[in-house]
Amino acid sequence: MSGGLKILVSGTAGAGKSTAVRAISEIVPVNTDVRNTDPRLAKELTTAGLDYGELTLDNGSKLHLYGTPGQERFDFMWRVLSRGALGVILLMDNRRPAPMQDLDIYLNAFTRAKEHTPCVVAVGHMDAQALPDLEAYASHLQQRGVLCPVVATDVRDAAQVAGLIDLLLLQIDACAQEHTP
Ligand SMILES: Nc1nc2c(ncn2[C@@H]2O[C@H](COP(=O)(O)OP(=O)(O)O)[C@@H](O)[C@H]2O)c(=O)[nH]1
Ligand SMILES: [Mg+2]
Repeated sequence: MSGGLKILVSGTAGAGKSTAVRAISEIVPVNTDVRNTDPRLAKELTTAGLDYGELTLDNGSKLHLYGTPGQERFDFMWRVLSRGALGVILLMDNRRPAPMQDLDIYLNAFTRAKEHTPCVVAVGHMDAQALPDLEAYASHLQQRGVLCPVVATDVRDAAQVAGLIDLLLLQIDACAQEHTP
């Protein structure tokens, strides 16, 4: 992508992707969530949500931040959004019934086999649900041969989201150096 770095934030619906993008974007973020106003339907929010936000880094480059739609039925959009992306933040919702299965779905979608894709696993909602703990995530990643840091994150806190971005940028740098002859 010309004139900037493209990174993705992915994870299940309700994990906090929109919250994360909103927390640090310098522009009013684009968000495509559709609020259901039909009182006959129980569901309050239909998260077809795609997010877009921008952030200028200290070195002047512009970060283009894309939050992917959460549902698997939108996985064609994941492929579209992945094009040109330098790295991905996988936002986990620890309250989900099987977070490791969620993680596998996102790893399969966003990290290329046999290649180190810059990636950070951010475990959210740990205040509501402490287990699985970070160690469990780390050993799951290790078993899968994925090199990727795991951190506890509450995306309601902008400083923590900025920390995730920094961590991902470090991964992107390290990866670029690995591939420089
Ligand atoms: N208690 C708690 N709430 C969180 C945490 N992370 C996100 N949230 C909340 O969970 C909701 C996530 O919604 P949203 O950002 O729309 O999720 P999305 O579907 O992934 O875009 C928001 O109401 C956040 O304030 C967390 O770590 N702890
Ligand atoms: Mg959303």
